[in-house]
Amino acid sequence: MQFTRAIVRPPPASFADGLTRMDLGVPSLPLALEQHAAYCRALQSCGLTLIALPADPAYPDSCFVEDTAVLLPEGAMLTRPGADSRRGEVEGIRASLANAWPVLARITEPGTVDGGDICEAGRVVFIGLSPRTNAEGAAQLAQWLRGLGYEPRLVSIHGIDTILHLKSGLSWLGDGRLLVMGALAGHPEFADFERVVVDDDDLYAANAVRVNDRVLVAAGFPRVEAQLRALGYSPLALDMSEYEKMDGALTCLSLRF
Ligand code: CIR
Repeated sequence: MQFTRAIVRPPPASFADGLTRMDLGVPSLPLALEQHAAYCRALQSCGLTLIALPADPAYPDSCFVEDTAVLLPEGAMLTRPGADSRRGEVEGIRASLANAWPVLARITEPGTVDGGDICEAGRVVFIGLSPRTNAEGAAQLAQWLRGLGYEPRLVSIHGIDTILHLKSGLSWLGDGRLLVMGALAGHPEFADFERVVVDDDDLYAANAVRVNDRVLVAAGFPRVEAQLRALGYSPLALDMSEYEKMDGALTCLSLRF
């Protein structure tokens, strides 16, 4: 929950060629860059120092840095993204992690893991089984997490086709609380957490980022902001329209540590 740094990478000129299941139109690069700059300023206003990597046009989805690694105070693991077109993004992140974590674990073939499927919630880490994170990748990650003293819990999102990754429908708010979509709220693995359930119409806002004293939320969801305020949080709303078109949300634009 307490972070001091974040890795970010702006969208490249090839951004519109990235993967998406959405039908929301072609993203505007200038607007995406503006929204990215606002996102970076928001992280800085929460006290984070940014490690800003240059845009990488070889990888249209490379601004979604979260999918390339799992970072914990005790260790870091490079992932092996589920989409072929994204595998090469991992090498580009390795060097920026090596300073903080001289030893980097990594998911190996045939395992696949996207960071967007991994939700740390204190000593529990939820691992989403999804079209991007397979059982072998989840097993490798779970073993590594157990070695670090964490409790991995598997949550399948197969069959919930409104979300790409587990964290598209789940966020850790701290304080024993999860922000969660209706379809996942009754999952037995969440039973010992307090659940703040977002309305189905507010699904996109189920992906939020607790950063120190603030919670970053997607702009345009006043009901979710009100739910958060009622619990004593201080939401900071950010316009994410161009990233939503590419199936991305707030958490995926940074690796926080
Ligand atoms: C993809 O489909 O891989 C990208 N267009 C979006 C990735 C979003 N990442 C995330 O939610 N962690």
